[in-house]
Amino acid sequence: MGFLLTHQEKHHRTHHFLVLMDALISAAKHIEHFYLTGALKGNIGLAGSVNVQGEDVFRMDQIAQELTIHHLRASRRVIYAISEESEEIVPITPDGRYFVYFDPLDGSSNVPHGLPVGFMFGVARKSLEGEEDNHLRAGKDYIAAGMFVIPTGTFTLALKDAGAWRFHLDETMEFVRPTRILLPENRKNWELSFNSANRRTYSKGVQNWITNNESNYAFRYIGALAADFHRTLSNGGMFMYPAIVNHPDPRKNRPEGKLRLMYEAAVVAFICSEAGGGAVDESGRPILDVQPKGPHQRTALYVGSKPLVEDVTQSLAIPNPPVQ
Ligand code: FBP
Repeated sequence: MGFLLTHQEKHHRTHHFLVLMDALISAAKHIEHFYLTGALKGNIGLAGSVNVQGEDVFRMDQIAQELTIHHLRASRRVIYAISEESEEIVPITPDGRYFVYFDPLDGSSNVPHGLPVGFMFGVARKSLEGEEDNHLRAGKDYIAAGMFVIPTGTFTLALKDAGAWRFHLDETMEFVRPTRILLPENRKNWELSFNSANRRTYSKGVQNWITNNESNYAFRYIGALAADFHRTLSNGGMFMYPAIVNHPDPRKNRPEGKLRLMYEAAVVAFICSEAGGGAVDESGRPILDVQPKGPHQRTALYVGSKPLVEDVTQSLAIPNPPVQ
């Protein structure tokens, strides 16, 4: 927390943000503990319910949700929260100061195997000038965003106009040694990360871009956005979850994308922007400029080193030939 205290003092900001960050960090530590002991305590199975996204809910999803809401409530700093695990907006402290958008356990397909998952969040502050209408904030209005890769004990935090920083959990369970993260300009270790099983379902422009570029880069895919993006931030390159528009079964097309805008795409886009990178949607629009119309709005995502994101954006402009 020393790092955040210095940051707040340097920018003449209040202690409120420190209290909120302490709550988010405490939630992440608890989620990490429960995930590490999940198999032993039988918490990695299905919970027997379906979430707002129509996905099977794991017991760990529920535990992570409950822990996060508990700590946000205790902070008394949050007006409302938006979570992947709650259909409705969660009202918390009416006279709070912040809005928090979070995915308590990103990468659900990894849960049964105890493989890396993520706790991802974005923070926006209420209007201090005029009336507050509680409207959904675009990524460019976030003041901070972060992701914990669980159970690796790594935490990446981006602060508006103050960079992206990586912390590591020490033996006293404190996140220490903040290291500034900047996407490497040297292309030698750049990687591409996407679900290759879907590539024939992407737009022709994206398929062509992959065919013309993939041999230049290593390919890595863990199947959890937080973990895959963690690698992209370290090595450079690009993570993409394109729109599915050419699926042999048209009912399985997802032209609107799969990932959620407010607590997945905008979180990594905010961090990437503070690390010198870029992020766009299927129409090449900057993710941070997309004004959400609903809490669980989906989007396609291309995020990573600016030259690659700018390059693939050219391909996004190529119209998809009409389905025969
Ligand atoms: P949730 O697990 O939180 O629903 O997140 C979506 C996600 O798991 C991302 O973390 C990941 O990048 C992507 O979906 C994996 O999708 P797929 O299994 O289709 O490759």
